[in-house]
Amino acid sequence: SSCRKALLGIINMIPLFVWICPAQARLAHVAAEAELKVPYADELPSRQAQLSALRDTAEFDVLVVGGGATGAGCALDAVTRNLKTALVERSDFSSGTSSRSTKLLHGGVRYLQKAIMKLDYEQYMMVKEALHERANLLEIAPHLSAPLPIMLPVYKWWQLPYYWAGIKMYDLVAGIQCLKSSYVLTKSKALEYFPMLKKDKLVGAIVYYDGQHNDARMNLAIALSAARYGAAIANYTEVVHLLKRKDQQSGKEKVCGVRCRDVITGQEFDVKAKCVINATGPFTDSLRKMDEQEVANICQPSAGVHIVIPGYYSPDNMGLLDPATSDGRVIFFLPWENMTIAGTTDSPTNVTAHPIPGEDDINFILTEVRNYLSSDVEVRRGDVLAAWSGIRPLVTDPNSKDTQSICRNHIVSISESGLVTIAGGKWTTYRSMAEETLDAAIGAHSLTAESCRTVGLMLEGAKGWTPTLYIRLVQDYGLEKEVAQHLASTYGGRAFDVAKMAQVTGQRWPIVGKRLGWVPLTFESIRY
Ligand SMILES: Cc1cc2nc3c(=O)[nH]c(=O)nc-3n(C[C@H](O)[C@H](O)[C@H](O)COP(=O)(O)OP(=O)(O)OC[C@H]3O[C@@H](n4cnc5c(N)ncnc54)[C@H](O)[C@@H]3O)c2cc1C
Ligand SMILES: *[C@@H]1O[C@H](CO)[C@@H](O)[C@H](O)[C@H]1NC(C)=O
Ligand SMILES: *[C@@H]1O[C@H](CO)[C@@H](O)[C@H](O)[C@H]1NC(C)=O
Ligand SMILES: *[C@@H]1O[C@H](CO)[C@@H](O)[C@H](O)[C@H]1NC(C)=O
Ligand SMILES: CC(=O)N[C@H]1CO[C@H](CO)[C@@H](O)[C@@H]1O
Repeated sequence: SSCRKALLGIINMIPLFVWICPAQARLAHVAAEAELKVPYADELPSRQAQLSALRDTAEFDVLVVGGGATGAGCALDAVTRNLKTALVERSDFSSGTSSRSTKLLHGGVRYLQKAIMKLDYEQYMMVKEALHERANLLEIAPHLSAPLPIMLPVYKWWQLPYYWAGIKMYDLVAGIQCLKSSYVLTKSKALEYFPMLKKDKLVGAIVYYDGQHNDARMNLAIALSAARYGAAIANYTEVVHLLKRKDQQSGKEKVCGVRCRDVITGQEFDVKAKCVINATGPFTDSLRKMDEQEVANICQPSAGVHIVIPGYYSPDNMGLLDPATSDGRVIFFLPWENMTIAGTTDSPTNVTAHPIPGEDDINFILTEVRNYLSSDVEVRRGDVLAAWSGIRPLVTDPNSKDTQSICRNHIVSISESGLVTIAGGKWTTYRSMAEETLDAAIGAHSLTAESCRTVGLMLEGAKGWTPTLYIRLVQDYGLEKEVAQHLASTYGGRAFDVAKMAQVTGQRWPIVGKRLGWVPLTFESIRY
């Protein structure tokens, strides 16, 4: 044990020689909003008003198909560059892959490991870019995202310095955008944080920081921000085909808009646009095939399943990372709304609009959960409270055979007919992908636009939010603490509007109504 102490001592001393990260780095671009020439609307238009705008506008500069993270990001990027922008989504915003992610804002420790081992500069730059975007997202939507410590249990002696060096490298690459410095835990400390961890052979643990966000709300916040700056956005509006016309000079067919179908009424209408961006995620190839009949698939879909189990299967406010599953991949266990999310799997799939998690995938994750828990804890199939499956829009690398080794990078391509396609990438980098896509689109279609303004641009709900906002909700509206915290973290500065809306009905607040003291209060009685 003295040997163990000595080694831990040495390991813990090394941070003195490397970068010292400031606790919470802030980006220096407060001026982003001041620079904007696009007015911000206080009222959000209704869906009906948005549909009218889509129909009545003679020609948009940019029309984005797909309201996931990538599409919403493109719309916000375009509209804040002063382009006349439209966005259509055939289901609800974030109904696709963007609400089925692991909910991490990460640079990818795993990719960094690959970058170092293979001396791959491109992978390294990808991690660096993602870490920059992670910091940006934590800044522009502080109500929807937060740094999350993640514990990496270590079961073999030699792994400790190895993982530690890797994680420190991760901190170093983040530079001043490192969230909080990583550190080593002794076995007893690790068990104090998480008593259910398997004790035998546990050597210690390493804790590092990444970001966690509410992916579905984040997606909506991006789309609503675009609407505030004047983009015409509509959900339940499907693109059924592309409109084309012959170009006078070249004689070639050019995409000049789309035929939309209002999924709710079934009505069809045309929307004209100088440039159409296909951000349909895993559906990219079907949209591209609508454009040119014979194209090779660039998207290789892979399904990822997550399960929700009770909160006691993960440490409080700390994630857990199993770096070596039985099939050599990483598995996360993350705290989420008082529960634990465990995932994910990775297997080739056929693209469907509503992927269903398979029983074998659920059992695979349960087996991994059992592997790291102490043997006196029994995890049962009945513990699984929910499960979902998301399809990764991975870009195919023709040289690669299994989907795990495909680098999560993205590609922007422009077809002969002018259709711009953005495919691949990850949630964390939606903003930089959007910037790159719009740069390409503006170039190809000779649009007059300003430069990208989305770095540091606060998203819907970020204004007026403070970490203690929920206390005012408790004080002003008599909400229970949990309800107030939920409203504050979901709606940010707009939580007051939500609370006010409930007030008007004079009915019992559905969740708060549970009980306040002994008297179930109506909203009016809380007020007076
Ligand atoms: C299991 C899993 C875990 C992940 N975890 C993470 C993570 O922790 N961190 C991270 O950074 N990234 C993660 N990712 C990656 C990330 O989730 C995706 O890269 C990202 O969400 C893709 O967004 P998208 O907008 O391209 O696709 P989508 O979200 O799928 O959006 C495409 C949209 O287009 C719409 N659409 C399709 N056809 C039409 C049409 N004809 N007309 C109108 N609309 C149409 C669809 O309805 C859909 O809403 C994960 C992915 C998976 C699968
Ligand atoms: C999405 O559609 C629903 C149903 O029509 C509508 O109530 C909602 O306002 C729409 N969302 C946005 C952001 O427009
Ligand atoms: C979270 O779960 C614990 C028990 O697991 C419970 O006591 C607590 O009330 C829950 N909190 C919320 C906000 O649901
Ligand atoms: C995809 O569909 C094809 C044809 O229906 C089928 O042969 C194949 O097994 C499916 N692939 C997967 C991964 O489900
Ligand atoms: C306009 C267009 O091509 N829409 C297609 C987008 O992809 C989906 C998914 O395959 C198709 O159903 C749409 O027809």
